[in-house]
Amino acid sequence: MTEFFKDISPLSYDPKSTGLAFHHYNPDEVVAGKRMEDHLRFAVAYWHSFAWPGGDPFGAQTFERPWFGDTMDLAKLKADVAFEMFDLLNVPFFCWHDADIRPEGDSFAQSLRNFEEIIDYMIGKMESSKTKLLWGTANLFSHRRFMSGAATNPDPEIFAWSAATVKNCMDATHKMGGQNYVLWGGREGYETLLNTDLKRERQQAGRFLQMAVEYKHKIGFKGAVLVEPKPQEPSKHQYDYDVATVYGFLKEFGLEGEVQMNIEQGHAILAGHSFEHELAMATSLGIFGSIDMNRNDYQSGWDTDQFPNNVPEVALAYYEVLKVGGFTTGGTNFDAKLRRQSLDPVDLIAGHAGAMDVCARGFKAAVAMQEDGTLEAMRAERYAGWDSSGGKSVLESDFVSIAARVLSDGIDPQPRSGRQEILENIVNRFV
Ligand code: XLS
Ligand code: NI
Ligand code: NI
Repeated sequence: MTEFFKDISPLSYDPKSTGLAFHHYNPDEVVAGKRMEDHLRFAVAYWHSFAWPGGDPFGAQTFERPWFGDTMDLAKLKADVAFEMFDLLNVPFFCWHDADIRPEGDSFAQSLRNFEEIIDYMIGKMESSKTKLLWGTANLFSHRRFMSGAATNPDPEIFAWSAATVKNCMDATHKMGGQNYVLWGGREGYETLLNTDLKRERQQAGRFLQMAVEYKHKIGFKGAVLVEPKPQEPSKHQYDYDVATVYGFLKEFGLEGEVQMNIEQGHAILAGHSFEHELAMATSLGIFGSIDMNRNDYQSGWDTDQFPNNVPEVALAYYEVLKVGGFTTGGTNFDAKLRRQSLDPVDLIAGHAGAMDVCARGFKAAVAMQEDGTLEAMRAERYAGWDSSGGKSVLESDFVSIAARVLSDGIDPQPRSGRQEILENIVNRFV
């Protein structure tokens, strides 16, 4: 045991507790035919909890962690503390970038040796832990070599470096029994069109993603390949803007059916959407995969990656997920970090515990809305005309015969209420 969480005991479900406990999340509670743990599939994000130093655009590190530094011993200490936190929280999954878990070496080969050693160290820890890997991913955005992008870089050597890195991260994810592999194109976009060949860059990104999919099949990785849309930050414009944009991209490069979406609350907001919009778009296109759960500050307009705290928002999000039967390989990854004044180990535990409770409340509300059925019944009733034989024949017809029929039948359609307030009142009964 390390000293880091020395005063903190494992959390349990104890609704009456006034201390650190779960007040709504009971992993063993059966809801809609499954244990809550198996529905929600919570994951801890290694980068925010263990690698982020607490900086912001105006100030540097605020956190002091005993594992900060660039040696393998410190990387192992970080892993020890991480697995202690997974146990305290009883989370079934975690996620990493290569750069979160291993020190950067002074060559590609040295970085790879460091990475492989840490992966084996973690696999050793996983033998005595319940926590599995939800997904792995490559950090192709922090180091200065990626300042002009990874796959979309004007320099083919950076494409090659990035491809080799993703190959190694996919190998490690596969070896760890990971359930998905994620690609987030942090710098796959541009700062100014004046120096950017947009057509070429999109083609490079498309070929890169094809290679990742080809490699997945080559090594027999059975998990899903997920793309995480985000409109901007750090780039001014990112090519994976939102779910609908990525779908067009997948179609263009023949990857629909191969790649699914990892949808993040804060990114949806940055794109000018709601979280439930992005989820509904993905489920309707058949490309929903997983969730990065967090929230943005609605005033600052930045991707602030805060822990979720809005039950109605979370309920509407899970309601969309439940409509397609819930997660398969995906889960709820807390891509969320502490505020930089939240210095203490207890803050890390409380941030996650609170978020798990918020998600549990939202999820249970979503299940209750689904089981009640009124919302779906009202939606179905709104479209009932399209299910009638007359409605179906409209779509099988053409302008000429429709125009003739509109005249001959003398049709006179009457507007009907959309019932938005009544629907919102129904939601309010459950949240
Ligand atoms: C950043 C992204 C990142 C991805 C993984 O905004 O959300 O954390 O989830 O690279
Ligand atoms: Ni993000
Ligand atoms: Ni994310």
